[in-house]
Amino acid sequence: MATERYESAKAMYAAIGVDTDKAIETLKKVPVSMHCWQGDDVIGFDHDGPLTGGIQTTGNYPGKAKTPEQLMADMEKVFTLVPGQKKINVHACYAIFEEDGFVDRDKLEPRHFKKWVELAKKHNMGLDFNPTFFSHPMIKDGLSLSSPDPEVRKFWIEHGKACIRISQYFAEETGIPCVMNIWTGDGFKDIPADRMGPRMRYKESIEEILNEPYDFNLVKPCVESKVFGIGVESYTAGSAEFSLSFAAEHKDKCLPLMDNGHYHPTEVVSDKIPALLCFFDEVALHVTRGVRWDSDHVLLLDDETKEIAKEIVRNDALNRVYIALDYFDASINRISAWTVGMRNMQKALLNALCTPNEALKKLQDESRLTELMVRQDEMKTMPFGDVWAEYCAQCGVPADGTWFDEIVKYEEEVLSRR
Ligand code: RNT
Ligand code: ZN
Repeated sequence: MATERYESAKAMYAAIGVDTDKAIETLKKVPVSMHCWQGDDVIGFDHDGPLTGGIQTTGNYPGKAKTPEQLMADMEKVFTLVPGQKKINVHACYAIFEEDGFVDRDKLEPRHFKKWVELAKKHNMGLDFNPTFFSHPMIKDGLSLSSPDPEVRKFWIEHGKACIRISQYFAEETGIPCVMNIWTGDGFKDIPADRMGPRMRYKESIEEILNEPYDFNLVKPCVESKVFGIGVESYTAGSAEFSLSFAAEHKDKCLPLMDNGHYHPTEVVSDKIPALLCFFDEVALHVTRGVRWDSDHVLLLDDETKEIAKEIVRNDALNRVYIALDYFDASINRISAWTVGMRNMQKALLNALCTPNEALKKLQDESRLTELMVRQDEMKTMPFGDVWAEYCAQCGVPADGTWFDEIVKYEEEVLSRR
């Protein structure tokens, strides 16, 4: 039974041409991929060392997951608090080695991810995947796929190929396409003498990875660009131009992936989405929140998150844009970090779906720009919270203001005992 508040909000939206029931139904089917790495500060299960290779977590909040069981239990807790359709995003370093023991990254097999498939199937979710080109001794002088050492490149190419096979397995098992994202921290701290050589090697290495057979309807390899990383401030091999050109040249076998922490601070991914949609059938996103730099703070319902969602929705691209979250905050309760970000992505999408996009476009096309500004700005005080509350209720998850108590309880009963 819808609340009176929802009925009243629905009427207000109907008056401006928005069908909130339809918005809710649409959103229920949009998958958002939840990154497993928020739960343990991007460590994984295949090494004992720290996170290295151009990314960093900060903070030491107690209770982080240390085993596959703990990580999966934490993720399942989040699933109960987040409305809508989810996917599970796994990194290769989260391989699970059972009795038969450890294998290195170049030798990974689907069986090392069987438990992830079980988790996904249990919740009717798809899986996304990522080769892990960091936190490993075969990263030599900060380089993997672009290394001048053929042995290093070979190791990482084999890793990439293994990950393609695992992605194919994920897609076949779940029946849902698997987005496989290639990101490396390859780069230089200080001014390089050769900027093109590493990029040519990087290009050839990714091409070799993509020579591994896969069904492009099931496996969606992506190349993620980045402007700089920690310790590689002067140069990254996988820059924006490199990655986008690579994806454009290999349109029949991979997609560009944009992470909104990976551009100069006044550039916005919301504006890049419609640019790429003019040229690519599909694109992939890592949605994050950079504070002054690529800091990977928890996603908030801020203006850029809302704009990203609007560009996806109003370009009718919900089926063309793969949405994944990518951030890692180790300074706060990690279950809460996941929940806030996942709920905010959902809120941003619902907000976009509750926008009279066609009417606003018409104002633009008719050059009624004063009215456009007024109407767009007035959207901000529409009773969106009541539609959100209805959506949460229909999805059987707690409303705002009620879920945090569950996290406090989980922290007391589970996390604090780790
Ligand atoms: C790093 C990239 C990359 C990683 C994950 C863990 O800057 O954003 O996507 O965050 O692979
Ligand atoms: Zn990313």
